[in-house]
Amino acid sequence: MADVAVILGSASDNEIADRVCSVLAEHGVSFDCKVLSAHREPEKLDAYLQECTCSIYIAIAGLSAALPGVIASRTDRPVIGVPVSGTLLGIDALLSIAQMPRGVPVATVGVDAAENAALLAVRILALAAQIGKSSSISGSMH
Ligand code: AIR
Repeated sequence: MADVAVILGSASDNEIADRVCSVLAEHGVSFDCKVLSAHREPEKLDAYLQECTCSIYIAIAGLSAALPGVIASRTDRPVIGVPVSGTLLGIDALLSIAQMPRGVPVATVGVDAAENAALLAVRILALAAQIGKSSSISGSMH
């Protein structure tokens, strides 16, 4: 399975997803990219999350962007949310992603900030690899 699962709320978010995937590829990080809306196809999203063995999720969504939070409620792996502009300058999506309830952490990057989401994932993976090699810390990162 891929290191990073990139999930888009709609095919209309493709331009952002393409930029995320290009940066991941530049850094030699493997990824799986899927369109799965938290609102429109919750069962399909759930089924994918149950199967997914990735280390990090990048969730891209606009409007009332529930996707990153829903993913974070279903996994203990890091979730990075990318708010997409389109309406209200993307402030609607930004607040939807940033204002998670306690216990449901999502790392939020700027509106349409595809590259930063990918670079943050690269840094988390590098840190995990470093910790994995350290003798003082043992156990799974998941
Ligand atoms: N969206 C899709 N399902 C739930 C949400 N919030 C988002 C998509 C996209 C926007 O709604 O992530 O940014 C518009 O989607 P569409 O399919 O109508 O173009």
